[in-house]
Amino acid sequence: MSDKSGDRGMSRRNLLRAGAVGAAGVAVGGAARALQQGASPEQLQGAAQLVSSHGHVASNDAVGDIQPGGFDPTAFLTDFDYGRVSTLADGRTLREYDMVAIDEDIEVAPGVWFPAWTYNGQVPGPTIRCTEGDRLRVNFRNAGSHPHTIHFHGTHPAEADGVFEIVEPGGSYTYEFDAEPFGLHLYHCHAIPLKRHIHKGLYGTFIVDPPGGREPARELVMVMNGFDTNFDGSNEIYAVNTVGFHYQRHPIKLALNELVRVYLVNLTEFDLINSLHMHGNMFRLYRTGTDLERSELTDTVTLCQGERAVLEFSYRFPGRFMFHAHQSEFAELGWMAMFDVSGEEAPVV
Ligand SMILES: [Cu+2]
Repeated sequence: MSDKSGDRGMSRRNLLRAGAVGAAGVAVGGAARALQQGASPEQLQGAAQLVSSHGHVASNDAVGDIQPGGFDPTAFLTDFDYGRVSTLADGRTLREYDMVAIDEDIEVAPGVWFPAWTYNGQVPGPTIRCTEGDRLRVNFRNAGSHPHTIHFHGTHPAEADGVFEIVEPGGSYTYEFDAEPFGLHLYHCHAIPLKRHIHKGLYGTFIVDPPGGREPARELVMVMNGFDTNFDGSNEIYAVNTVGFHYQRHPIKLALNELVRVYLVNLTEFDLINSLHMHGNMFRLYRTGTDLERSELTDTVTLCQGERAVLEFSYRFPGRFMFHAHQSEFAELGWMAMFDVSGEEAPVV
């Protein structure tokens, strides 16, 4: 730890290392809550130093785990919400979704809690999935403490854009539009100040499948995000799907040679760009997923805020392979993950 006297706030690394100490890190979660209740940055830093004095934690270590029973990033990877399905008079499919804005504390690293604003109590919000041409009806209710909206990317009428129809606490609004074009989109709150409403957790993935679908694959949703746990306007924790180092502690299991499709969305606030770099392999890149022809074969993709891409690949060699932000700082602060590829290596013909 660096400066014990002159450093008024907690540095990014201080907090994450403190959180990574595991059970002792609960003190920091408590301290983060205490800050909300008026504790000074000095008190918070003191708590972090107290925790970190119990042992040195090197960068990229992932010690301890989040509490069981809460948001599970592993389950979230493959959790697609197709809504309540019915058929309209004209024969088209109607999908109806209920979305509620709720203030909720979420665990973003072991023992580190963040006072989030959420859709349906989770960050990211549910992954909404449909097929091009479906009619979507999204019933939004604001049970949170601040005005919110839902702004969907894609093509739709102005009244479904979720910008000017601000929904006050206790209010509700229904967005109705046709899903188009096919591709990988997103949704997020568009109330101001925008960076705060997004960073607090009001975002999610919106997948519109092409009419004929895509090739069968093992499909995974990955939202790159970050959390400003000490409220200084920059992120202390980076992750895919909210929990720092989660997929390092719990590698994502893949089968050798199976086709994998990742829906990758960048919803990192404060930093201009984020990236994904995959080891031991290359992926086919489909920018925004609105085209079925790959644009590139690469092992790294860099996305600005709000950008997204579909990645397709299969592993040819078994074993553990890292994937992570290629910005080293983000990787050291939580955006570091593993695939665990199992199966027999294909014989060389
Ligand atoms: Cu909002």
